[in-house]
Amino acid sequence: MTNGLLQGRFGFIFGVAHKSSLASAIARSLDQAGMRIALAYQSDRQLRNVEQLVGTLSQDDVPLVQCDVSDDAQIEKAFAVVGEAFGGRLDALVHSIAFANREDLSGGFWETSRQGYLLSQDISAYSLTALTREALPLFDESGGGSVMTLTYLGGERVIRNYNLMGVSKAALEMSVRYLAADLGSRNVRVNAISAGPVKTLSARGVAGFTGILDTMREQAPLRRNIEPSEVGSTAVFLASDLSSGITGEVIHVDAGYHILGN
Ligand code: 1JT
Repeated sequence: MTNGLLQGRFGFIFGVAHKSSLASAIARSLDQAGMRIALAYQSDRQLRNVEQLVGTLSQDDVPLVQCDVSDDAQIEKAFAVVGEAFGGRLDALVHSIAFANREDLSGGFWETSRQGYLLSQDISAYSLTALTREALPLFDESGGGSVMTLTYLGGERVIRNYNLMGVSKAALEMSVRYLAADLGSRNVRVNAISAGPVKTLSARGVAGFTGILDTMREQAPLRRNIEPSEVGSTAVFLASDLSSGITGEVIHVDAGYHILGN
C-alpha cells in the first residue's frame, strides 16, 4: 500500500492516546504515503501507547512531544521542537482531540455545568485555533499547509447522549470555516473529517455506544460501519495536493449515514 503521494512532506499529529485512536489510523496512513510525522501526546500516561504505534510505522526518528493543549506555553514549546526537527517547515497539522466529562455524555444537556462546558470547549474546539496559530510560521516556510480536525454528526444534529460534545463540535466546525476564510490567502487549507462511530478507547464506556454502531450498520447506505483506515485515507487526501481546491469543508466518512432523514 506504500505510495509516495506525501514524500518530502512533514506532518504533526495531535491525539494519539491508544492504538485504537483515529489519530493512530491517520498516522499509519500518512506514514504509508511517505510523510514524515511527529506525534504529540497529552501526558506520560499515553507515552507507552504512542511508542507502541511508532513501532508499527515504516519510519524511525518520529519526534514525540508531550503537549497539553490547554496550556499555551506547552503548545509553543511543542511547535518549537517540531520546527527544529523538521528544518523549520510543516505541511500538515492533524487535530484529533476532544474531551467531555463522562457525566456530560448522557442524560439531559440542560444539566451541563459551566465548568464542564468550558473545559470541553477549551480542549475540543479552542485548541484547533491555538494549534493552527502556532503552525502558521512553519506552514509559511512550506508555502502553505493543510489543517484537519475530526468531528461527528452530533455537531450538526441532535443525537441522543452526544449532548455537550455536540455543542463543542458545532464550535469546532464553525472554527474550521472561520480559519479557512482567514488563512486561504496564505495557502493554508482547513477542513474537518466527520467520522462515523468507531470503537475507540474514548468511545468505550459511552452509554449505548454499541447500539449506535448497530444502527449505523443496519441503516447507513453502505450497510456497514466504517474502518479507521478509511479515516486515514481521507486524511492522506486532505494532506495531499489532490484536495488543493478544498477548504472550509466537512467531509463525512460515515458510510453515507448523514444523508438519511430518519
Ligand atoms: C469524546 C468521547 C468525543 C467520545 C466521542 C467523541 N466524539 C465521538 N465520540 C464517540 C461517541 C460518543 C457518544 C455518542 C456517539 C459517539 C468520549 C469522551 C471524550 C470526548 O453518542 C451518540 C456519546
